[in-house]
Amino acid sequence: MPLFSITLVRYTIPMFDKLTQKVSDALRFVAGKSAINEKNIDDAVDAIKMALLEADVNLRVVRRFVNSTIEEAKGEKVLRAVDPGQQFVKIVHDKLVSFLGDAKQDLKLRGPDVISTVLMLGLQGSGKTTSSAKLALRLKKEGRKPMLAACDLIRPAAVEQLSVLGNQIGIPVYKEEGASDPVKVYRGAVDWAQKNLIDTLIIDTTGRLQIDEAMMAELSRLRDAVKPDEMLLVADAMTGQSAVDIAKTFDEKIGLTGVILTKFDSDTRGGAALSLKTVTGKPLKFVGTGEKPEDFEPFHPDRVAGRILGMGDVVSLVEKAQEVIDQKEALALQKKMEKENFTLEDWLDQLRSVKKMGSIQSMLEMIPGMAGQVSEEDIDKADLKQQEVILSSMTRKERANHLIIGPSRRGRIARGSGTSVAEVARLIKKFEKMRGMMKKMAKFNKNPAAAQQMMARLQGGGMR
Ligand SMILES: Nc1nc2c(ncn2[C@@H]2O[C@H](COP(=O)(O)OP(=O)(O)OP(=O)(O)O)[C@@H](O)[C@H]2O)c(=O)[nH]1
Ligand SMILES: [Mg+2]
Repeated sequence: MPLFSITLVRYTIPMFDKLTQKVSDALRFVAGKSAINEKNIDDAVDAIKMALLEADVNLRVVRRFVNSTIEEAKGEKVLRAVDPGQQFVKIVHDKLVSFLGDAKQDLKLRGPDVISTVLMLGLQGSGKTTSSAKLALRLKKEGRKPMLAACDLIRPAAVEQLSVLGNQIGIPVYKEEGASDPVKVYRGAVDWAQKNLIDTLIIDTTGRLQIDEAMMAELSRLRDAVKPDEMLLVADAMTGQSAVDIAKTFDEKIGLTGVILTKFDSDTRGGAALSLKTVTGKPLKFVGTGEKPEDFEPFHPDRVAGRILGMGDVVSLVEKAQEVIDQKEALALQKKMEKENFTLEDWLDQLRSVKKMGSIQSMLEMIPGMAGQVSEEDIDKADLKQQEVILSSMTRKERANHLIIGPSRRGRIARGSGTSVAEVARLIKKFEKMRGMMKKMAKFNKNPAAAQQMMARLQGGGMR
């Protein structure tokens, strides 16, 4: 039942941590208070404003965010609410969701009997080729039959790069040796696709360092030939506002149906994601979360808002686990977590499968209240090894019920594992804390309203 290890390895986005920290601080002005006044609201909104500006959110977007939040928060509803702090947090949450783009936006592709086309656009190095492969892999997993077309004929190694990626993920790549006209390559790709029952054609294009006329002319010509179902701009999240400006220009010159933000894994600020929809009107559809073909996620505004508020992204966490482990196991584990039936035995199972682990920290970041609380040093691998040794020195019975581990058993376990009684006690304490956290997580996942309550408690200092 390696829920944790798998999640750890596969879901590693320590995104937005700075922003999350700042916003959490801002909410302390109001959250958990039984009564708030206009001054509290002003203070909180001011602090949020600073947080957004530091996150490199577009100034106009910040203003709009601030004004609409103040307007709503100062309404009767909040000041007179039974729990005004929670009410305020909810307003901020809903605003974030709306600025991030409301609901998740799926690709608008056509049925399997016609070939859908996706044109990938963007500046040099933004991640077009990588994202083309990632998208293809994703669509394949969803049951479609995608194919990649190598229409970047300018950069010398571009075709080869796409071929290698395609090979790696088992997706056909259409290329023409020595070709110089992307429209011609596209037509060849469609031919091949028709013969091979391909239903989605993903077209990788040339990027330039800057937006220039020649680039736009080539892309316009390709667009007119392809008439794509999706025109996706691939932009680097780390470039913040300039990603938003690029999206605006591409939309005006070529037309976009959506945006993929890459390098989300390294974006601690979040300015691009928060400004994009408001400035360009185009939805953020996917995010790139690493260099590997699987590091690609649909963009869920509500979940990201939750993470910015430090509530953790439990839904993604559980979903991600479900993707890779048996549904039944996932459900059983969820039940265990809810009922606090998670035992030391389960923990040992987890630890044993954590051998290939990536970053535990990033998984913990997804747990409500843990954002910014744990650093990588807190959980080094030597420590995990020690935990495994201590757990292995317990009897099965002890692992099934840690409450029976009294002083003499602790002594025996310490001797058996070559540790000390204090270290055994520390492990049990840690386990209890972890179990409590899991219970909250499980509840949170089932009942979004619980998230609000949890927020209030967290802000009140309950878990910090
Ligand atoms: N960390 C991280 N790296 C990424 C991500 N997406 C792409 N990269 C890396 O960014 C670099 C550029 O990616 P490419 O896909 O080659 O970019 P491109 O837009 O096709 O570049 P050109 O073809 O030169 O215009 C590569 O080293 C990728 O591994 C991501 O989401 N996260
Ligand atoms: Mg490329």
